Amino acid sequence: MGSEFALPRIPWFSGVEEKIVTQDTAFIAIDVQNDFCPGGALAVADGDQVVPVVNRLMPRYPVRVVTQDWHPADHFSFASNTDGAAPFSLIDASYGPQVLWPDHCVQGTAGADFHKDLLVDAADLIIRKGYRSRIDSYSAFFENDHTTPTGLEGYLRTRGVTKMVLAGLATDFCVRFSAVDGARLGFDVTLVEDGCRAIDLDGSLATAMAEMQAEGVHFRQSTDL
Ligand code: VGL
Ligand code: ZN
Repeated sequence: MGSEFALPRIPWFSGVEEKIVTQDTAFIAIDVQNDFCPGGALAVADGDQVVPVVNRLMPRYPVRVVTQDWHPADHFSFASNTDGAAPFSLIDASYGPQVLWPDHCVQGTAGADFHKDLLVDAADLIIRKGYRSRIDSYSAFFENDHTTPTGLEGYLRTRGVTKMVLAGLATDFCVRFSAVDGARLGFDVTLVEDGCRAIDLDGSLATAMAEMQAEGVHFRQSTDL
């Protein structure tokens, strides 16, 4: 008995009894992909810990975006594509210094897939980035030349978004550049601190936090949202 009132089978409906936040706000989950989680090619310590935070928050927001790092195998940001280069070394790209990474998030591979528990089905939009061989793309808004757009700004503006809440991986790279670009574009940006994890390469986390703070990004715990 009682089964005629069974809960909806769509898992993210479990969020509707929670507070729904203002209608002009987007939740953006950055690069919650296998290669950035423990066991992945560019694993971020405790990267998988962001999944339950994202899953709890994203359903409350009227606009939901997930981003996906999506590189061709010959991507120039891979150390393996530069003779003799070590992973995590720096090269000069046309737009400034570029870290050379271990091969990661190669298009169509398991490493590029989202974490298996991420509520990707709750997202309205999946935005891919880093798919051009000759330029990297940390930010969800622009490639690393800070000029070539991904299209996300237009998507958000045409949906009436003025505020965004960000979580994901990694705090000091893709989350940082997305937050800073969002703020510079005039959006009100909030970072969910416990919904992010960092790579922390040579002090990059401290630099990222200082830059986001200087750009007016708000820092919150997920429990305060
Ligand atoms: C990222 C390094 C290289 C990130 C992506 O998602 O933060 N970091 N590609
Ligand atoms: Zn990448």
